[in-house]
Amino acid sequence: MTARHRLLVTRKLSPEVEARAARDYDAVFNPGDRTFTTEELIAACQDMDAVLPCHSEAFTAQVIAALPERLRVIANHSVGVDHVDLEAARARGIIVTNTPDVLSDATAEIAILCMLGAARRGAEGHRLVQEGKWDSWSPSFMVGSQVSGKRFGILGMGGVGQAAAARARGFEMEIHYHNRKPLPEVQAKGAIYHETPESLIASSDVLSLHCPATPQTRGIMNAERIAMMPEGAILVNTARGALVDEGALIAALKSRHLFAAGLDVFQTEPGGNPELSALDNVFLLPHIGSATFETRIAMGNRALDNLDAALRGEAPRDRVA
Ligand code: 8YV
Repeated sequence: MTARHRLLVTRKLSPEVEARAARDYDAVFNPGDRTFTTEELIAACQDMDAVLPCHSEAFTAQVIAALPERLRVIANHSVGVDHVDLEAARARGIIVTNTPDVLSDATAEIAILCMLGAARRGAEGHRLVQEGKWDSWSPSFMVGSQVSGKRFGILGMGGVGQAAAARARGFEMEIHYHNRKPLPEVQAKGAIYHETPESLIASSDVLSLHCPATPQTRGIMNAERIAMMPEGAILVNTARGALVDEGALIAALKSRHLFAAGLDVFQTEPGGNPELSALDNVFLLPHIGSATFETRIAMGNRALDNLDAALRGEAPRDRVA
């Protein structure tokens, strides 16, 4: 870089990534890793040429309107961009990028963990042993649902969906999916395409959500569609909490229409949903789908690659607005 552009890095990132940002930019970091309020975010952006945020910073139309003229790039450290008002960014000529692909394997691992944790009552069993309450055993004790050979349904067959499919094939599961369009066979690898979400939902013993949160997909798993899931099915969500009507999910888990749910994402984050936490037939994680050492470095580098290109006046690889 010839000119040292001013860069705000909103959250604490991998040391390797922060070192690269400090080398190439006049970068401002957040060593205490505090979550910014809206006002703090706007204030922190005022003398910046670019910002490298996470999904924890909402760039609403109001925030984007308050950004300084000089700020030209929002280089997200996330694949999801539902925290950014893309229309508002476009209208102001701000380039927005994301980090696809590099987190697919890590997130797929968490989807499988959520599936198995839900199917085999992982949280319940862990609590019992850890709290010193495991005082009996019998063949009818903690019996769960076996996933081997069952149908694994994927709503949204992008990078993460395909990586989850690859892992579910290891359990000899039959892969089903819904996407706007069927994938070429080289990517579908024999997975069965459903033209509608409803057809997929009714055909999945385990339904795993891998689509972004958009106006079209928000609340897609409502009471009506949850009722379409086969009796005893399992819902896995490692995508976005906004996809699921949590009240309807809680009702289906309480009535045992669903055997269990494995969730890494919630409508309210951080925190989750206390009513979900009170249930036994859930396996819950605090939005850690991409939280591995390897993937955090790869995400940070991908965000910086995009930023470098955008500030050089080149087309960034992952431009979303
Ligand atoms: C990340 C995510 O942890 O990439 C995404 O969209 O939801 C997560 O995997 C987070 O966004 C990091 O900024």
